[in-house]
Amino acid sequence: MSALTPRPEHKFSFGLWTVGHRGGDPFGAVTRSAQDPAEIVRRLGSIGAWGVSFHDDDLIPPEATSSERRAIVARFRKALDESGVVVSMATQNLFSHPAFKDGAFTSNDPEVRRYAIAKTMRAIDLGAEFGAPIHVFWGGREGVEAAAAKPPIEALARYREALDFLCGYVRDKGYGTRFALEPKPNEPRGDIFLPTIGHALAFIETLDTPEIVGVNPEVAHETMAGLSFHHGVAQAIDAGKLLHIDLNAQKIGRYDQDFRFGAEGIKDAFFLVQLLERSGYDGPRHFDARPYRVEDTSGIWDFATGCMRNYLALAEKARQFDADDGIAAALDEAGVNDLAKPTVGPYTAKLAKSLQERDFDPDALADRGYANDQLDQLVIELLLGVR
Ligand code: GLT
Ligand code: MN
Ligand code: MN
Repeated sequence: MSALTPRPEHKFSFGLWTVGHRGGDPFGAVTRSAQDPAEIVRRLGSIGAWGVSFHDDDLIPPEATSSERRAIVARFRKALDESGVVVSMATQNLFSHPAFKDGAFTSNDPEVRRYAIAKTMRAIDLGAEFGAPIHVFWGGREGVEAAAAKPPIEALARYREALDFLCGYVRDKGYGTRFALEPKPNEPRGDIFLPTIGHALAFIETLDTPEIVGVNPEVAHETMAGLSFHHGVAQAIDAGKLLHIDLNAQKIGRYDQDFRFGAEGIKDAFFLVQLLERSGYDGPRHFDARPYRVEDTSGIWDFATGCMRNYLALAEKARQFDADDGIAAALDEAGVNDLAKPTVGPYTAKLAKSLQERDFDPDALADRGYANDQLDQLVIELLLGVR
């Protein structure tokens, strides 16, 4: 079996809205027809994916009657059982309906805020019904264009109030669901609250029960902000807060492109995969990406397979990186092995004194080179397949 063949143990998952994306954009109509969620699940299972995720409204159209809801749930469950695909995450759509045009948990209208919390509780129930361990919060409308219209400290207080309430709901129900906040700097709002991984990590610590809340970072979103995604993810891992991850590809400085994982920024993607594979992260490798608008229905599955193959190819490159003697020597020359050694150890007054009294020679310290061009070139040659 090829190293590039996706299998359930790789924990690849896709949102219903990703492979189900119909190609509509702000300037043009849809280019593909709608697919049945149960059929999507079967197809995902057949290409080696492990999980599926959904928004409440992706699975159950808001206008569905209770008997239609029961039929959809039964049909979806049957597809899951027969394909072996699991529901790896659930979320709620708090962005499409015009009621949320001023925000959901941070709308200036208290009745909209209460509706958003009620809709989210129903979405949490739906996720729990299918055993989803993670519930994502992407606050796409939680932001502002006119800064005067939404003082940010008040908005953050309302955001916190909603999340604390919903944590209470999950505890009360005994679900065990954990929440993952998904940062994004802008789009569709001019500025969105919790714009980066760092903002989200700091905010989580202000919640009543931070222990059940973490982050769901997305490649495209940090890249839009001009930040290093793999550094942001490393910080989430370091904080014990990486609960879920949205993999895709993005050119810097553009709209949220959500391209096939690996399609852009291949070196960044490599360091991300290396980080995930080394870190012991055992959550979903979730693709929040969409086929190019020019694809027809069959192109969707080229897209999905491509996401998984690119991840596996980069994981294979990460193994080659570790086994390469030339790279090992270059890492040593760059001082990477020394970074793993403690600098001074825990504080003691004696050590502080001896450091202050030590005769450092900064000019001599400045003399060495760190051979970073050599190391980076080896990475490039590894990725280009010429090593
Ligand atoms: C929407 C958004 C994504 C979020 C999804 C979850 S919905 O497609 O662009 O980044 O992860 O709400
Ligand atoms: Mn995105
Ligand atoms: Mn996302």
